[in-house]
Amino acid sequence: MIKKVLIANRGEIAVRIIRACREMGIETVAVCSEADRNALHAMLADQTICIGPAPSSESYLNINRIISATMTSGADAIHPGFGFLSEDARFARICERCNITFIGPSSDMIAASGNKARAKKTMIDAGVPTIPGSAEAARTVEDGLRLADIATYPVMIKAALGGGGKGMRVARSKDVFTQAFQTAQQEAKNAFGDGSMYIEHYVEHPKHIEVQILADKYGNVVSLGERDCSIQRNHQKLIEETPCETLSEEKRKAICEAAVKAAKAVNYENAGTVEFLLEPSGNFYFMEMNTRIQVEHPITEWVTGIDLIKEQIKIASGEKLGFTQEDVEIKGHSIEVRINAEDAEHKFRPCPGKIELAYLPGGQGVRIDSAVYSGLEIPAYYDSMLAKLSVWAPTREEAIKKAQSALGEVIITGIKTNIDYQYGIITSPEFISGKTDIDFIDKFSRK
Ligand code: MV4
Repeated sequence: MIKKVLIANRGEIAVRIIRACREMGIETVAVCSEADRNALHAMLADQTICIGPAPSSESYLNINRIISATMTSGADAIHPGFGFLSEDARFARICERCNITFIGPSSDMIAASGNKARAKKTMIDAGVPTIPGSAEAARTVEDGLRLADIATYPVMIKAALGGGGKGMRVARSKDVFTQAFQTAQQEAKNAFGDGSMYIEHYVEHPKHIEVQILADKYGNVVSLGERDCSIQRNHQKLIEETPCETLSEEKRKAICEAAVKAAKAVNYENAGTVEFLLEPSGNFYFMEMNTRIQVEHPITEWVTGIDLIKEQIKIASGEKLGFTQEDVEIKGHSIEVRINAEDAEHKFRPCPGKIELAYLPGGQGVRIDSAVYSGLEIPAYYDSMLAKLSVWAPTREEAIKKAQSALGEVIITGIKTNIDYQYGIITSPEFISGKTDIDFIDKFSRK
């Protein structure tokens, strides 16, 4: 059993993990950078080790320093949170070699999921629906042109090691393919040191639907329902909700079963998320698998009553899942709104600085995941997310009202935030209709 966890992260997710450990009677070790000496996670943990200067490369991304802090503190496990080293196969491998329990899947699993072309091939073989177009690697424009004809135009050119939109281009026809391929491949080489590409048919106006799964070491896999994450800007999610308003019960069952099939096909272990594109026609396709706990996990916790961080720790400790698929019941509706330190009027540029006053709401069915407080200086070095406001209500209509009411109460002064912008979205007829797709934000912002 895990006795002491080092949290290799900062901000609200570090605080979230500290809370779960404390409730389980597990000791916690925080790490912080010099810019985070006054950070909430550094104050709340049982023990805190400053691991280096403000830049992430010298602190939260510095594997040697994190491993040293783990050894020094006597922690027997590391929770990586999300971002930073959470999907770094090399980091997970070093943990394995050092006999430190990495709270997540194995390093081999992380590496296999990180190669999207390889993951797609595995899913094709397993009979999970994938986006039309093969997973075969295209290393040259000639390869690409041949595969694009098979996928049929318009096509999407993707980097095998991509994700988050990097090394990705749409080509609407053959005459723009060469240019798009070369740009995407160059971007991929720069970002991932690898120019291996694959070509798919471009899916128009889909929703981004992802399914949360939990898998233990004994082959038990359960799905915890879907999340509709279609409201995104530059591959940054803004609002997530569950259940998805436009999925029929039949489709929901099918997509959740496909996610479980995907997880079983790779002998997945720990918490994971299977991403799909959902077409207006109702067809859905596997896109990729995320091997970390995700930012938006609270909405799944709201509708299932399951604490995902505690489940991650129990699974990593070798416990069997304490429930079956039949025990999982999706109740009511949940919505999460991300509150970021950014200037919505100037291309959403990050706005770090000192928070004068932070008032965050509560009340029945309202949850705040945050690490901000009045007087805190937000460093310029890290992600601009300040807080996650999530709500639960029996119906979608009530959940929307609750989200509007709670968001309307938030006070953050001293820095610019996206609160007014988010309020605009959750009061818009398009959001209220539930029919938003991945192109919604572009249309919304151009108004
Ligand atoms: C696609 C697609 C349309 N067709 N693939 C975005 C990031 C990476 N995970 C894959 N992505 C997409 N792949 C095909 N064949 C559209 C996207 C996409 C997207 C997906 C989900 C949420 C927001 C998005 C925004 C732009 C593009």
